[in-house]
Amino acid sequence: MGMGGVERTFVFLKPDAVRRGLMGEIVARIERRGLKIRAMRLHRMTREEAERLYEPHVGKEFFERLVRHVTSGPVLLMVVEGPNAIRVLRRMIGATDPVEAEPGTIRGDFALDITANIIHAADSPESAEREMRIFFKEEELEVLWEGVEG
Ligand code: FUP
Repeated sequence: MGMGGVERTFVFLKPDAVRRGLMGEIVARIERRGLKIRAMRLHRMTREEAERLYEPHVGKEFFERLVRHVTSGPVLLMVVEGPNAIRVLRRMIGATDPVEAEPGTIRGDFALDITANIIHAADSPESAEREMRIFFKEEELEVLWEGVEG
């Protein structure tokens, strides 16, 4: 947990966000905050990928609903980088429960449903690495920024 240490986190916009045309607005918030979009790609998640991503939630009552939602349409996958990126993104997305999500957070401004809740962001360095590896190759993250300053 670095004091200003540069971290990478895994984020994706769920099918409800893409369907509602909110990609630009949400990507803009992340960029405006000063975080770097290290990689980004539209993707249709397979059931296998969704089950792997949400493996920690296997057996919970909402698991099947969650997998069905994230595979229901395209998602926007991102790797986001910056100082304390993991904690910063978690605060920007807001609480899982839509009633608790504060106005000003992404969920607090755009979501009322606990499953169709716009956005996912990894909750720890370990989950960030595990989750981004399901969708991005390390070479892919490196090659895009080769020779770029700052
Ligand atoms: P979060 O990290 O805020 O996305 O929340 P969790 O890791 O606890 O849950 C992952 C996803 O499962 C949520 F984004 C939405 C879904 N979920 C439900 O559908 N119902 C619940 O009661 C809890 C989570």
